[in-house]
Amino acid sequence: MALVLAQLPALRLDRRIIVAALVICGLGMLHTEIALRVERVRRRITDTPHVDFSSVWTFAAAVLLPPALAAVLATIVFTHLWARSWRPRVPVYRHVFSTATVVLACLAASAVVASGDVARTPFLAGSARELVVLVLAVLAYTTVNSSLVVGAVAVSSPELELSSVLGNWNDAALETATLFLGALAAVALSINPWLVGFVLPPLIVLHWAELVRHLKEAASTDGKTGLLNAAAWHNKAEQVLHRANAEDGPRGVLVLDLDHFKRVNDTYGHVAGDQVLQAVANALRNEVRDRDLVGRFGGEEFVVLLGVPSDSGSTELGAVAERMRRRVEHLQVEIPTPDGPMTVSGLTVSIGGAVHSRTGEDLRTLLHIADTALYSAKRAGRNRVRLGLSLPPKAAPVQYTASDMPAGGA
Ligand code: GH3
Ligand code: MG
Ligand code: MG
Repeated sequence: MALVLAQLPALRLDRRIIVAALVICGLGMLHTEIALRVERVRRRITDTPHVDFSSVWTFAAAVLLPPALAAVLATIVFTHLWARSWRPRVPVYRHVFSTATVVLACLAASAVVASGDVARTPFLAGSARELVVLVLAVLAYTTVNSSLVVGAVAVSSPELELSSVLGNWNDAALETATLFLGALAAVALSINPWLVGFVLPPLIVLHWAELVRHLKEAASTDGKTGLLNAAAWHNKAEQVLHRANAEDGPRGVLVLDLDHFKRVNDTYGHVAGDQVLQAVANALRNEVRDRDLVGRFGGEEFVVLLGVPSDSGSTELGAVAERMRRRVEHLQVEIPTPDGPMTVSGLTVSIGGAVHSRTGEDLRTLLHIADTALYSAKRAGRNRVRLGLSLPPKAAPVQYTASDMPAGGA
């Protein structure tokens, strides 16, 4: 930053550069004002640092303006955004860090444009060489910005899973789309400063669309554990089973209920109970593949839908259930308290399962079979797995026989 400031007095600003800087800065702030409510809500429901819509303006500045001026402009646009939308949710130190990463990303993009030997004054002429340089500048900007953000998230939140640290493909695609909109803004500005206003409507729509995506995600997520909530699990499981009937192989359903969970609350308190639920949810999630569905049915009950091989469906389902049972049994949940960390252990879970056979039971029937098997496991002394074996629906739609699988012997 000091280096950038030191260059400022040496800048020879011609009229077009001043106009471009004022237009970019003005539109950047106007965008923040128009999208104020959208951005506030977005920040409230997701704290992802991976997506930043103001990069449209900071990227355009990096391409068109001298690096020091682009850095100052990025700082102004970001500080205005922080003051209006993010404060107090985003503390000052985080704001300073994000601004620094954006300034460095601008300098990287600017260096690419400079080394591409593209004349910035009078701006871009639309040559093929310039288009290649713009693509490389997008890559440089996003590489520097993302690496710094990922590094900071990894250092500041070591407890996060790798996927949360890296961000997902949607985030990466959105960030790249935003930067290409920034490239279009730079081209528009080179032709006629008024044209750049055309970038604003699609940008606002993109901002809205992103909020809708997050709202949909939030509506299907259980707030306490981050798993699918009951309604979302049902919807997705219905779709998966429908596909399984039509083309894919069989599926298995597991219903899990923590044993004597009331005692955990009574002994350690409700807050600790919530953290135990979170730890159990993480453990279950880690025992299955990404495409399997893990949900919280409510209270201390979880449900899983997973693919199983057609020849050994119930063996495989029983093996997964047994792995989950053992995983919960060995869980040590560390809970911070004012008097130092406390560890909750000795948890157990009872699990009931059902395999979706070629006769194509519906979800309700499968859940009924698994649920009855679960209660059979509870009655048999808890901390065990029982599988309900379905019969062809014509003979008896919801009959089952609970297998007498001993705990540990799935
Ligand atoms: P069982 O082995 O028969 O399942 O015994 P249990 O104590 O687990 O079963 P019960 O259904 O009697 O109690 C469930 C308890 O789970 C009651 C409630 O205190 C607790 N619980 C339900 N939802 C939550 C939650 O969101 N957070 C916390 N901390 N506790 C919850
Ligand atoms: Mg229960
Ligand atoms: Mg229970």
